[in-house]
Amino acid sequence: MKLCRFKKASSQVCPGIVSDESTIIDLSSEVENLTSLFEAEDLNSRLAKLTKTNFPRLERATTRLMTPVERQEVWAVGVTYLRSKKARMEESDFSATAYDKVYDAPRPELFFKSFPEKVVGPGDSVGIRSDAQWSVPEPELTFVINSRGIIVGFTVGNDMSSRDIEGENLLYLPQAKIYEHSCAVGPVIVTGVTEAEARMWKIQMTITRNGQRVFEGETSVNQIKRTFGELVEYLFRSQKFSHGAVLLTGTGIVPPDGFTLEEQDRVRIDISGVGSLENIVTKV
Ligand code: DO4
Ligand code: MG
Repeated sequence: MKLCRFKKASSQVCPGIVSDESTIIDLSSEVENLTSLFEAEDLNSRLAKLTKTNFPRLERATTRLMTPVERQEVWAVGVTYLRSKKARMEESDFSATAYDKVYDAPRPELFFKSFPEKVVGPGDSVGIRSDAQWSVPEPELTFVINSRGIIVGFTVGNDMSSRDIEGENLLYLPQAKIYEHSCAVGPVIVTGVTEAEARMWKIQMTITRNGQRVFEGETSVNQIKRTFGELVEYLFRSQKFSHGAVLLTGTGIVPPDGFTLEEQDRVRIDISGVGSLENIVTKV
């Protein structure tokens, strides 16, 4: 099932189910928000009941899809794909050993990415820092996790990053990763999927400049080195998330070293089984 958060013509923001290409079921008369739904003991049967109830159905064209992140902190894991490890080791002599070690270490690299109110959704702009020379999008399968540490769904995330700042010194990682419009998530959350099923998905990214495709790349979710349970277990170690959490799971697609994003570039990320997230680049 595909869940979403959408804005009506009246500007009211509502939780919903994407029932087909052109229809959204408005759950707002029954469900306060997606976050409370994710706390249900048996989410799948709750959702099955909701789809059978006669809630208003809206033409998708009359609504605007928003990021589904409501109150969750957003975190990210790094260096979960071999491709990411190699790219980081090449970008920095200074930090190469750290990336090499973390790829094989029992403890993954986890970092804070965004407060929920700073996350951008589909059609919003994603940012490149005005003091960075080398900026890239990172297309990442993204977990939606409830307060009990259960993955309740999957969505699409973009961990926008400044590679020159990250490569200069590992201690600059928060500046390379956290700035205005550096995190896009959405639009839909797919529920009822097992890890084995999600591992069969492909992730694709296309970057278009002035109508021309300037980068295209693909990877498979199955290239993620660690199990999903392991990633969530480390995130929830010695830490509580009363509204749940959102976790970006690392990138396996890295544009070539000469490539940097420019203003007005269009970044489209597709995850088969989830959907696509598209944003336009702006300088911040
Ligand atoms: O420390 C580097 C961050 C790595 C990352 O964000 C990724 O692999 O996706
Ligand atoms: Mg990343």
